[in-house]
Amino acid sequence: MSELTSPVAQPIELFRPVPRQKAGGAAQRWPVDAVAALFELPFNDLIFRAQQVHREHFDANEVQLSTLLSIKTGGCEEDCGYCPQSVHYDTGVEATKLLDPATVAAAARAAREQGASRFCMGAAWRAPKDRDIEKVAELVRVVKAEGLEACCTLGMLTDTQAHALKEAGLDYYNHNLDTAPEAYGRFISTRTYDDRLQTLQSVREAGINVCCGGIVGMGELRRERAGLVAQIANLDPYPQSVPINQLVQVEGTPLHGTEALDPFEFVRTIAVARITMPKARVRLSAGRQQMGEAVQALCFLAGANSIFYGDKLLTTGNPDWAADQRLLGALGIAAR
Ligand code: SAM
Ligand code: DTB
Ligand code: SF4
Repeated sequence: MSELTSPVAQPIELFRPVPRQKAGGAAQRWPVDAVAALFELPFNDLIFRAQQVHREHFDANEVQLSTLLSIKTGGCEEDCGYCPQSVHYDTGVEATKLLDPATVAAAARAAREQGASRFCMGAAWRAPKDRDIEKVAELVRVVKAEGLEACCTLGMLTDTQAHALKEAGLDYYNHNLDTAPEAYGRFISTRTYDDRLQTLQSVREAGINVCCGGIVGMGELRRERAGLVAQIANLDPYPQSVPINQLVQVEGTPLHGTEALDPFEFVRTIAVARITMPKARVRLSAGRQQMGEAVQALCFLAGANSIFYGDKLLTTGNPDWAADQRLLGALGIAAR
């Protein structure tokens, strides 16, 4: 067993980010080996470290609430193997047109009344057209007028489109790397990892806060989970918001039937995200309905401090408002 994976308590310096030269000469904060070493820690040591980091930067008894709305569902030309909205798979999801501003305003108001602070609009696009951006810009204005932070996830963006959304008042843009670079080709063939990095750069340069995370439970190796977290943590700067999704298995998608992930491994992923990205909002995202309240509580202990709030994600279920209010109440966690 190497020194880094020994169960004996290690000096905390071993797990601090190590400055290292990337090909381009810039410092890489978290080499994959250092992230993988965190995953290897005894569970209690890992959670303890994550709590320490969490408490240095956040109120440990506060969670941010984001409500999701699918503003344009299904019919997507990409082949993401986890996604029920792809045209490549027969999942029973019906394609819809873009929602109108009045419908979005009503949903945003309801979310605010239930206590959400952010409203996230998702569209099943590979990349929006410029005329789609004009319409979404109006939806962003509508959400902002309701007094909520606005977030969008619309697929790949050009620089000009990112600027137009910023101009409309968009606070966050969600675009996930989803998995490690070496695993990516097993799940998606219609868009590259570099395409995703390019969109993240356009969003950052437009001055929009970046929301970038991934999915675990797709049959990936622990080393690949470490590779995903390292990629996100090494973005410069790392994202303000990091959604960690557990795969929601949907019949008809290629990943349906994948062996379920050990829940402790999911909690470890949250803890490693917290340690490597101390100031980010780490969001316990898709998969909460399947994981039960005890595992969710462990995720909060591991440093998750944001959730999707409302009974639907995009096409699949999520705990309802009442269930989450009860859970947060039982844990003494305040909403933000
Ligand atoms: N179409 C846009 C895109 O992919 O960039 C935006 C919407 S897409 C549904 C947003 C994210 O949802 C994906 O990147 C993926 O992380 C997540 N997602 C999709 N299907 C999922 C599933 N079955 N389980 C967990 N997360 C999923
Ligand atoms: C993210 O990281 N997770 C959300 C949001 N960003 C857009 C989406 C989860 C989708 C789960 C499957 C569905 O409901 O279709
Ligand atoms: Fe399309 Fe996004 Fe689903 Fe991929 S994840 S198929 S891009 S909606």
